[in-house]
Amino acid sequence: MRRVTLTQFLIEQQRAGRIGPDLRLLIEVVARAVKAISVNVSKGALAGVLGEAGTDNVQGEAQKKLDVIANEILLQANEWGGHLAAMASEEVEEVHHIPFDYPKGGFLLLFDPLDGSSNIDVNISVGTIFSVLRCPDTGCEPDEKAFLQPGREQVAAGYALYGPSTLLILTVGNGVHGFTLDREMGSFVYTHPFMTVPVDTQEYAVNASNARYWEPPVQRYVGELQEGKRGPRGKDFNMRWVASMVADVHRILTRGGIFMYPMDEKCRNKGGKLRLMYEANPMAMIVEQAGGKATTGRERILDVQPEKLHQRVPVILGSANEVDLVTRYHLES
Ligand code: P6P
Repeated sequence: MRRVTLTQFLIEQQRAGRIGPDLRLLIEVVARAVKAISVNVSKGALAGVLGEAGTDNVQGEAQKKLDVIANEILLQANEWGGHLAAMASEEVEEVHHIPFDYPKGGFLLLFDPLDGSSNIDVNISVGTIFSVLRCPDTGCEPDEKAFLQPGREQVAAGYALYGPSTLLILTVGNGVHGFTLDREMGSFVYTHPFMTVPVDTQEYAVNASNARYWEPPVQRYVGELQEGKRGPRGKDFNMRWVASMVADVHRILTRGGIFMYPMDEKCRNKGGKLRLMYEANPMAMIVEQAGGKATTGRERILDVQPEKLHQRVPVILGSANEVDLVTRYHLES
């Protein structure tokens, strides 16, 4: 079968009027940056890129060397193209402005450069998550407020998964499409057209060590899954927890499931564990575009009105019927 590359896919999306030349350029630049991150991640111990960077990020978390490397790769790749008005990264407190000697464009790019990086040193899959918004006012230098748009305003979202193969999963609002990196050719090949999340599942993903901190609706829901055949669900369930959101979400996109990082007493004062703007929102757009659902338990994630760039939210996403059940339990409680 003739191979279609990401470039050809994007040109066809542009020809169909679904994206413009600047968004095509943006996605191609991000894909090129993802290839460079993949090269660094796959070197592991051979390139001295494992371990701590000796610095903390805006979340107060110890940065891995690869967190810093991936962040630098994405910032530098996207500064000069003229497609962006500004950028925001999980690794950087402030908005990253385009250097004055480069032209600015109409898009805002947000990213978590290396999600799940605590898995790096134990060689478990990690990923990059990105989100694209339109800049509301291209006349002036965008500030944090320009980024604070609900997730439903995203024009594109995607993630890279650095696993046995490197995948790029992308939506521009017309379904979810996956590409596999051909390392010999150095190009992404279109391998997963129109990915969909099955509405039912028998697999759930949650860090069950937090069970005692969850709110009652989540305790009720997970308790019923664990009762299996003998309980009200009348069937047995399986559990997976990679502790790398990109890997868990990709499995759900591939074979169904529900992913939960719900509100718990430990993270209540922070608003949740996962970040809204560059984790929950892009993943919610992808999952909804694939026929799944994504909620905080009380609100559709894509409708959350952001108040802070690095704010956190509870995340429950995946197979629509399961997410609906968790939502119902929240409403009943
Ligand atoms: P825990 C990785 O640090 C991350 O942000 C997500 O990728 C992942 O789902 C979650 O945190 C894992 O959290 O508490 O299980 O280590």
